[in-house]
Amino acid sequence: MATSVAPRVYKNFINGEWAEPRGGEAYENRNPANTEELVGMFVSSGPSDIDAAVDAATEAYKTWRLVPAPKRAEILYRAAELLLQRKEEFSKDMTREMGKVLAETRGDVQEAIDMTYYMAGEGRRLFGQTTPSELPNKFAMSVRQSIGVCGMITPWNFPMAIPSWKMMPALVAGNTVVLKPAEDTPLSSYHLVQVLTEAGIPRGVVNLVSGDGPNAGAPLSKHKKVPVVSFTGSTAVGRIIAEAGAPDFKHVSLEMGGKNIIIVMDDANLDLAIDGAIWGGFGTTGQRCTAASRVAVHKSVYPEFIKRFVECVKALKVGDGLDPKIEMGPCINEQQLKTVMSYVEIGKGEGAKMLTGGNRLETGALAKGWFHAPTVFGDCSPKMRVAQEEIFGPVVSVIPIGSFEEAIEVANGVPYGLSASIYTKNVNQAFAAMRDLYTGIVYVNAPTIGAETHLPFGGTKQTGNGHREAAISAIDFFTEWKTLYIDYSDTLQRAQIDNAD
Ligand code: UN1
Repeated sequence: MATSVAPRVYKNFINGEWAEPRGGEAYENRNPANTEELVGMFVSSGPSDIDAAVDAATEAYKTWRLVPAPKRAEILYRAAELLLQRKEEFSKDMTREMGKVLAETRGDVQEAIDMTYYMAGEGRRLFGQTTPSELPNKFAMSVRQSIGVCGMITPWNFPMAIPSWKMMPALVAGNTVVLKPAEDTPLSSYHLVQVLTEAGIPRGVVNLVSGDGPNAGAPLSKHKKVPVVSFTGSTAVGRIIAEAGAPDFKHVSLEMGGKNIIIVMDDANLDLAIDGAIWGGFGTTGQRCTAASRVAVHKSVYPEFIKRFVECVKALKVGDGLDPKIEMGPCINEQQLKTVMSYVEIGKGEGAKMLTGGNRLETGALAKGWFHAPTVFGDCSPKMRVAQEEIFGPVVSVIPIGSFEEAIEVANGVPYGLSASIYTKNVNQAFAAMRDLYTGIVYVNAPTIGAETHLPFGGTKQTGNGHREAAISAIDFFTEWKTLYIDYSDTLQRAQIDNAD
C-alpha cells in the first residue's frame, strides 16, 4: 500500500493558521475507488483541538458580529468567485476522496458556489419586520441577531455542498464557525476553508478540525461555548447529538436518514420514470439521504417497468469516477460496502426477489476499491427491512402497488420523511400526492434527488427535528429574532392596559 511520493499532510485550521495537532495522530484519507492511492494525511483531532478552535471562534465572534452584513457578504462573494475558478481542481480532488463520478462532484462544488452567492446576496437583505404598534408614538420592529459559535458536523456524501449549506448562512448572519467534516472527506472542507481564507475571512471566524465522531465530533457537539450545532448524518448519531445538546438547550439542527420513494402510476411516462429511478437510485452510488431507494410501481405497468428498469441497471458502468465513461462509483469505505452486502443478505432472507446485482465487484482494477454492483430487489412487500431501512448504497427495492391510495400509504409507511416523487400525467393525482405525501420535499415527474439551494431542504419524522437547511430557512436557524419597541411619546404607555383615561 506504499506510495512512492510522500503523502501531503494537512493540518487543522485554527485562529487563522494551519495548526499543529495537539497530541492527536495523523490518519490516512484513501481513494475509495483505489485504496492504493493515498489522498493525504489528516489530523485525528481530540478534545483539546476542539477547545482551541472553539476558543478562537469565541474570540473572533466579538468583532465579526459587528461587521456590517453587506461587508461580511463581500467576503462570501469573493469566495464564490474563487470556488468557480477552481471548480475543476476541487471536483477532481473530491472524486479522489469520495468516489462519486466527476459530473457529480462538479455538481457538488457548483452547489457550494450557488449557496455562497445566494447567501452573499442575503447580506443586503436579512430582512426583519416592521409593524404598527398598538400605542401612539411608538415604533415596533423585529431584527435578526447572530447567536455565536456554530459547531458543524458534516457527512462525506456531499463533502463541499453540505459544509457550504451550513457555513454560508451562519457566516453572513454574523456567527463564527467550527467545522468538523466527515473523516472520509476532509480535503473538500480544507479547500472550502482555504478559499474563504483567501477571500479575506478574518482569523478565528472559520475553523476546521478534522477527525472522527467520538473524539472530535462529540466534544464539539457538547461544548459549553457552542450554542448552535448543525449536523447532517445518520439518525442514530443525530439522536446522540440532540441528547448532548439538550442540557444546555443548544439550538440543534439535524438532517438525517431517508427512505425515499418514487411512485410510478399506471399513466406515467415509463421512459421518464425509468430514467428517474436510475438517477435517483444509483446516482452517488445511492449514497444520498434523498436517494430513491424504493420504487412503488402500479401493477398494470409493473412487468414492463421491471423488465426495462433492470436492463438499464445492468448496463450501468461502474468504476473510477474520474473516467468520463463511468456512471457509478464505489461505496465510500469498507464499512459501507459491508453494510450494503449485509442488506443484500437481509433482502434475500426475507423473500425479496433479487433481479440484478447483489454482489461486490472485484474483477480487475475494481478489486482495489469498495465497489458493489447496482442491485434491484423486486416483489418487495412494504414492511420488509430492505423497504423500510436506509441502506445508503446502490440497492433499490421495487414494490408493486394496486392504487394511488395504496401508494401513498406505502410511501408514508416508513420512519423517515425526506423526499418523495410521483410519476403521473393526471393533474388531480399529482396535487393529491403533493398534499398527502408527508415528506419535506415532493417531486412530480422527477426523481427524489436534486434539491436547489434557494428552497428549504429537510424532512419530517426521523429525518429531521423541524429545521430546514438552505433558503431563508437556514438564516432562521442561524439567527435569533429580537423584537424592538421604541416609545417616543414621553409618557408611560402600558400595552394591553386601557391608557385612555
Ligand atoms: C444529502 O444526501 O445529504 O437533493 C443531501 C439532493 C442533494 C442533496 C442531498 N442536492 O439530492
